[in-house]
Amino acid sequence: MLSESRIQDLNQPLLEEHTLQFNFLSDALSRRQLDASQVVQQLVDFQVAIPSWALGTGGTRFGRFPLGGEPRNLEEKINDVGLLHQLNGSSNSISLHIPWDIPQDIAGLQQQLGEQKLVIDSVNSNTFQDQKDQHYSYKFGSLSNTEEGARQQAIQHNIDCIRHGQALNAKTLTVWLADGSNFPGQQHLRRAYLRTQESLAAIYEAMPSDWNMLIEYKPYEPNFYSTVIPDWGTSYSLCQSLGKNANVLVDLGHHLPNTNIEQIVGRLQQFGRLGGFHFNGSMYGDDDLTTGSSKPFQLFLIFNELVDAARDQSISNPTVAYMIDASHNVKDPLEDLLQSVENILSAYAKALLVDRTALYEAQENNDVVRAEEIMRDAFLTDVRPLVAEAYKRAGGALRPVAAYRAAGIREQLIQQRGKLSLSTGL
Ligand SMILES: [Mn+2]
Repeated sequence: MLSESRIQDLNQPLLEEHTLQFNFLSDALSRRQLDASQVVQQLVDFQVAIPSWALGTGGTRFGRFPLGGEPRNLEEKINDVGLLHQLNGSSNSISLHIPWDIPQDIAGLQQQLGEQKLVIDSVNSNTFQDQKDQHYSYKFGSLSNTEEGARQQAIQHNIDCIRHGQALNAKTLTVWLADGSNFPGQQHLRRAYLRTQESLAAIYEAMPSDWNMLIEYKPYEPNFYSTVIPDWGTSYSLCQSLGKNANVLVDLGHHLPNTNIEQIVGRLQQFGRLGGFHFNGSMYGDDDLTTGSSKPFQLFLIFNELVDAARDQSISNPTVAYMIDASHNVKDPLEDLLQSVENILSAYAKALLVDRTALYEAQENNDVVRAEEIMRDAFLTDVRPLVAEAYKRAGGALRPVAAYRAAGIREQLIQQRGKLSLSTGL
């Protein structure tokens, strides 16, 4: 849909200004003993997965306002991610949600993934709603359900997800449970945890040895009195009981307001149990807004922990899987995803600029103001030329959102798929 030469044509009028800005910033950074080119390479290497359910408009229980041209099947979803990857070079994988994305034409899909330079990142199970023809209901939970049959059904669904993922060379199963209770006394809190642990162990046993399980936590919603896995501590304890291939997944929107998420990230890396990330933005809870849109400083502080741990020889954390998990209610989903990736890369770039030697010294000396100033220095650096250079080096567009609009991509998608096409999945 978008040829390489078309992207180069769109970059052409912006090149002179970009080069000026990049050289200016490179000079300024070299005076701080920082190599801009090295930072750019780290940005080029950073990849964040796009979930199949983020390619169509999201909504709330009050309504959904589709904008047309949404992908109608897995092939079209992969196409959309391929398009994003062409524009920013940073979205090389797609996460599947079962049952919506059950692969049918395996050979065809593999060929398509190869052509678009994409891989499957993970498969996400869904036991938070009932599917047609399902024998047991998940109304009162899935892996924690009091009924043995319901638990077995949920276990089997997760094992089926692994099989679907294996067909496309995925290696990660992500489990998020809606299980919990709405009223005091409704659920035996300890027994619900133990049943969940037992069910997860059965899935873990069935998982190939080169696969990873990511366990996500969430303090509330859809259950409001209690959730079975409400916090990182519960998720961590489950992972500890399962084995080394189970790790904690941090979803930025799954915290109560004002939670110090960066500290959680630091702790989990210290314990070698940070397995993955779901990026989004939150004002009150699981709002699924554009990541970094309202709290860019928090996103920077999170990346600061990631960079700090990556440089610490004493930390042995598994490779962290990054994914965007947002809903796009009022924006074009593809534009929103391009913005999200840009915010992520900006936060990462800023974290790479932190003067760590000076920061450790200030921390050791309890020089509070100096330590804070060092963080602010990095955060307030305008890193946009670095991010643009990373896009350019990866063969992408200097300004992905502008290129997306100039190329008239949404209009083309509407023409191909229709004004009323609706994407599937949650
Ligand atoms: Mn999530």
